[in-house]
Amino acid sequence: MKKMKLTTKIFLGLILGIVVGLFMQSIPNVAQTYIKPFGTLFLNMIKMIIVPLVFSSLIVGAASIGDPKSLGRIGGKTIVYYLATTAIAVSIGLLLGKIIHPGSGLTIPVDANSAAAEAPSIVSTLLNIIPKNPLKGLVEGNILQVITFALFLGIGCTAIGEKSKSFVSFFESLANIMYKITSFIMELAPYGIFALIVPVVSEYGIDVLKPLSLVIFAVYLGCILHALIVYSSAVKIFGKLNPTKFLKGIAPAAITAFSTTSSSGTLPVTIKCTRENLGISEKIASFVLPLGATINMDGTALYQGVCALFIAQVYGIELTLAQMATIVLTATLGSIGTAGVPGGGFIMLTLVLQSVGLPLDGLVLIGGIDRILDMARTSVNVVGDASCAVVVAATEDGLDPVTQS
Ligand code: DAS
Repeated sequence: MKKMKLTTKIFLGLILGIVVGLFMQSIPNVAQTYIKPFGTLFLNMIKMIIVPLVFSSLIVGAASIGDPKSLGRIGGKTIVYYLATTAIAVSIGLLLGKIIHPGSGLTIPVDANSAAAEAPSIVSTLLNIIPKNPLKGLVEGNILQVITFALFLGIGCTAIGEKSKSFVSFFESLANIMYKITSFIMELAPYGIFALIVPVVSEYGIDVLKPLSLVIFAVYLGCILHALIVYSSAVKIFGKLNPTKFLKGIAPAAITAFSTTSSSGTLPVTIKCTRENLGISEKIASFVLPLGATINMDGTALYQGVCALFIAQVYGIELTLAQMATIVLTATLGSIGTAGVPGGGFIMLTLVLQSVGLPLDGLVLIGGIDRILDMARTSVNVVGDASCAVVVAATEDGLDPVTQS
């Protein structure tokens, strides 16, 4: 009930913000001066947690993958499948953002102090990924360098095994603390969204809402296409499983994920569906699914692709190919550190925006509808985990024939 209450409060914050914003259209400067600062405080809290959250959760995510050598075939197949489908998902999001162009019709000038950084070339983006000084990258919040350093540390931990136990448990505690702080901040979301949407509506009027409906349409369409095309093809070609049977078999988990907006919370249902309806062995399910709930977020990556383009369009920023490639990289690697909890992807959207220098004020526009988007993306996250289990199981010890009838 608490989560539903929060969802209701977020919608109330959005609706109230729109109404108050409309009443303040004749005095937009009052909204900017006396209301927007509270929204900025909410955004600053999100910015405050990004680096420690990403750094700690990625170290733990990478360390949970296990030692590359001991991962063996099953681990290798699982990681490759997860990273590949996530990269495809964010690319679908970018493509739909380009085609549907949700940001058209709304132009918000970029604040001088949050001006988008100069777009780097592809070469400098790739060279910049490896930090010469990782601590400098952490202090400056250079997101790609934070991700890279964290992944190296996580994989290093698995390589030295037992000796890294205390190091990993420290970052496990830090990641859990950051998740807790994230839920505190999300409790403030209704108030933050109110204080952020009032100045926007008082300045730009009700027209600001039309693009948001296009964002919802693009994310839901992308999630449906990704599930119907990518997962159905994967389970049919590699899993030798009828896609309809797959989708019917995983439906209870997808519906649970849609209503809870939590992959981790849905995990017991995902395991039950894959074992009883899809014939996945205990061995495969107990490795692939918990790992997927931690590091595989295709729906989230797709949503980040759509939202990054939407925000760029609203601020009149033309993203270069290098920046699109950076978004694919950041969303794919960032999904390893996204928490499988409500709103995890919204916090990590900051990561993607920062990686290409897009103004974080754009989060304002997404915040109010994020719960609606979270339902669809969490469902896809869970269905994606299950599709991986089918592919890995079919290419390892096979699917239990009993359930194939
Ligand atoms: N709600 C997250 C999950 O549980 C996904 C997200 O917020 O993007 O997978």
